[in-house]
Amino acid sequence: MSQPEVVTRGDKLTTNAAELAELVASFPAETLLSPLGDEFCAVEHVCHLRDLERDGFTPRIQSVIDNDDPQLFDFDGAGVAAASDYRAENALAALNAFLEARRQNAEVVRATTEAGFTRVGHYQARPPITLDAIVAGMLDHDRDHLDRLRAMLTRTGAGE
Ligand code: NI
Repeated sequence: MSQPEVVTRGDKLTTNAAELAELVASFPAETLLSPLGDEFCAVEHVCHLRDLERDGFTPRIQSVIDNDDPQLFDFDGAGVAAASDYRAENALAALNAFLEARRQNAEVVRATTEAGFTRVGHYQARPPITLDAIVAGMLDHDRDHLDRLRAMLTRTGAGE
């Protein structure tokens, strides 16, 4: 992977976060707790993204950078959501916490050298995974939630 690609990855992490902020702001307040055809309402999407960023991606990235082939831990998004009370949370506060965690992760990714992206870690009993693949996974996960939120927004009539 060339250095421009590394920069693109970091920038994409940032633009996805901006897209999330814009989407959440577009939901009429009275629809934030409505699933709108999805399994999560908008507030739940944001809280899930915040917890995964903070408790899943952040330690994963740091661990792979700091250690040689560390064991990585899965983040049970559905389990954490079930054990939490996301619907009682404030969407804006959750969004801001996500944005702060994402800002730091994007900074770390931008500061990583080409060689740094080939560093690996592994989940229990699974083959090694590179930092590059971890970041690609973050972008894929962003895309899934952004697409779902956009589809939900369409159902509010506000996104048209
Ligand atoms: Ni998810």
